Formats: sequence, structure tokens, C-alpha cells
Amino acid sequence: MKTQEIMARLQVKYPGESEYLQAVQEVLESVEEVYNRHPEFEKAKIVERMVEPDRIFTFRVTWVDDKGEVQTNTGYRIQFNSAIGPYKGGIRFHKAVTPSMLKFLGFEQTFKNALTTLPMGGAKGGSDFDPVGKSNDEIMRFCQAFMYELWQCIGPDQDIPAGDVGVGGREIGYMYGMYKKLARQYNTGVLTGKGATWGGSILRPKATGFGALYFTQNLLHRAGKDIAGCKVAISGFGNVAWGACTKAKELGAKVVAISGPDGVCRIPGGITSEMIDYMLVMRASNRNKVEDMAVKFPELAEFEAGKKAWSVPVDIALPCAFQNELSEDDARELKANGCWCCCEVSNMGCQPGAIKFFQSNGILFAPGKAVNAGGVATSGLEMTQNASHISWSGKEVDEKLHFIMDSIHAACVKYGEQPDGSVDYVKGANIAGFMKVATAMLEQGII
Ligand code: 2IT
Repeated sequence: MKTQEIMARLQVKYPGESEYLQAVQEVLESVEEVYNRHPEFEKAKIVERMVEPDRIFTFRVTWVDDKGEVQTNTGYRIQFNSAIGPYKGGIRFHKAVTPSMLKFLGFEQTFKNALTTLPMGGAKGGSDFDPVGKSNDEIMRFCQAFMYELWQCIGPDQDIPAGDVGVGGREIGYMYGMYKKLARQYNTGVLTGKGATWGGSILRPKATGFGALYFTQNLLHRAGKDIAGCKVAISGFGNVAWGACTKAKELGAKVVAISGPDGVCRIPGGITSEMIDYMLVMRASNRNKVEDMAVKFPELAEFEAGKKAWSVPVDIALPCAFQNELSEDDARELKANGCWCCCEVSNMGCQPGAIKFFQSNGILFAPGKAVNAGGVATSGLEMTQNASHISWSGKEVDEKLHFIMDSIHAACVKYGEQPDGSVDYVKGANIAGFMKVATAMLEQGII
């Protein structure tokens, strides 16, 4: 495989799709050595096929806001790869959504889903709809209008969307309601992240955060460290950050910073259960302001505008918000303040310069596609429940999730262990996911 040649071709074909090109480059560089040991991959042009989505749906979504004005957004579903299972991946509602963003996310999702040990292909969807400042009714009307188009593209053995940034249980509920009306079927297997009383997994909302902490525990354990007593910085205050805070606290760590687009909240005494509960209120308000935490708990939290969570001295950094949210300068600041571990929870949360800096300065680092895979893994468990009309307890799902995260960590070690005994988790995760998808593609012929 000639990474440079493939990248040069993609750069000409998809100019300006920087996030997609960044994601592809990372994977190709990681797998090149292994790929070249398999001439059958080269012959079947596996990589050239893998970097192109199977298909992309683009559709207009028109809805009416609270003032009675007609609004139009664009909706997308990118079905990236179905070598190992039906298309699976989240829906993102965010003002910056573009086909390029969803392409990078769909590409990453393909490898992540392969890591989960479950049979799921990769997909991503969403819209440039901006939930910030929208009323509950507006959110409902938008979700209904979005599903009015999307329902034709999805199905339990075809493509199973879920939540992502801007899409949580409430949005999945509104989308499912509309799907049911259009399809005239109570087909729970068509979406994951459903409510616990109507086919959902009770653990799904917390699963990404819980899984991330199980992975972090594994990583620390291998490095001879313990999470108890560690200071942690977390970005964001959505579902993922909420689950991560809950589990970090439970494991005895102290979350001393959370952040939002407006700035950082320092919490010197560590986040409390009441504060973690309040994150849900903040998310549901659609205000998108972390300052609200300091206003609600003035004695415990202090807000500073314009600063990131990475400016606070911690042992462990957990980016839980958005892609490229941690720059090389942030990585330097973290290290200068004593940080020695970064587990990326957001998809591609760290910029390439930050990852290189962590890796060359002995800071433990693991990439999002391994660390956050517990979310989609729990979606996979929800699919199993729906297909077999059973319901597992939260405890049962948590045990399965824990086992899956241990397996993902073991796969990263298997493929990423270096001669000096350290683990390159980026390489390990990419190779492990790639080998599974590439082998399946090879076995299914040229399609
Ligand atoms: O990035 C992700 O893995 C998700 N947004 C979850 C996808 C899913 O199908 O649960």
C-alpha cells in the first residue's frame, strides 16, 4: 500500500474535507506495515474500497419554528461499510455538520464497531440543525421532519441509527414516534438509545462514559497505576461527560474541571452527585453554557470564560465533547501542569499534533475509537435484546459492557505492543479494527 499516493488522490478528489482526510491518514499510517504483509489485500484493493462510503443520502428537512416561520436544514445518512454487519452509528445535530464531518465519523465508526466484538458495520448521519436555543416543541418538530425522510433508508437488518452530539434519549423518542407512524410497525430494532420502557437498554445513556472509564482502568492497570485519588479534567456536559463523571467518581477519582463552549468550571473539591445530576438539566435546557453549573453551585464551582478544561492541573484528561477539541498547545499545557494520561472519549477529540506530543513525551494516550466504543457496544446489546424480545437488567448489561471493554483493551495491546513493552493504542486499535473489516471484505468478494 502506498499511503502517500492514496492520500494524494483523496486530497484532489475531496479538497477541503480536512477531518475526513485526517481520519483516513491516521488509519492508513497505522495499518501500512501489516497491510503490506498481506498481498491478497493489495490485490483486492481493500484500502481503496474501504475509504469510500458505500452510499450517501442527502435530503432537505423543512419544519416550522415557534414563531411560525418556515425553516430548512439539510439531513444526511452516510452508510459507510457493511462488511461485518448492518450499518450502525449515531445521528449528530450540530450547526457545523457537513458531509465531510459525517464521512470522517462514519469511517471511524467502521473500525470502532469492529473493535466491539459485535457484528455491526459503520455509518453516521445528522443535520446542520442547531439545537442551541430551541424549544422542546421545535426539537420535536425537527426530529419528526428529519425522520419523514430518513425512515426509507433504515431498518433493523439494514441501518440502525442512534444518538450522538445533539441527539439523546428525547430526540430518539421523537424520531422513533415518527418512524412507527410512517412504517406502521412497532419495530424497536430500527433505532438504539430508546427509552427503557419501550425497548431501550437501561444502561445506554451512561454506557459511553462507563465504558471509557473501564478502558481507562485497564490502561492504568497495565501501566501499574490506579485511578483512585487521581484528579481528572472532563470537557463537555452531555450524556458522555455525564456518564464519565458518574463512573470516575464511583471509582474514587476527583473530577476537578468540566468545560463548555463558553469556558471552564473549576471544581476544587471534586464534582458531587448533585452536580452530576444537574448536568442533565443543563443538557435539556439547550443553553449550552457550562457557566450554569457555577451559578447553581457558587460555593463549589468557579467559572472562567474562554478557558478550556485542559488549563486545570490534573493527572488525567478525558476529552468528551467534540472533534479536535484538544490542540498541541493544550497537550503542552496539560503536561506542564503534571498530566500523565489522556484517554480520548470524543471521536477524534485530539488534534494530530497533540497525539504526537503525548506519545513522544511518555504520556499514556488512547484514541476515541477504542475508549468510547462502549456506547455503540451497548447499542449492539440493545439490538440483541430487541431481536430476541428480551430485556436485560442494568447490571447484566454493565457486566457485558465491562467484558467488552476489557476485550477491546486486550485487542489494542495485542496489535499495539511495542518492543519496549509500551502500547501504541492508536496503532493497536486501528490494526485490530482494520484486520476484521478487511478480512470480511476479502471473503465477500469484489462488491
Ligand atoms: O460515536 C458513536 O459511537 C456513537 N455516537 C454511538 C453510535 C451508536 O450506534 O450507538
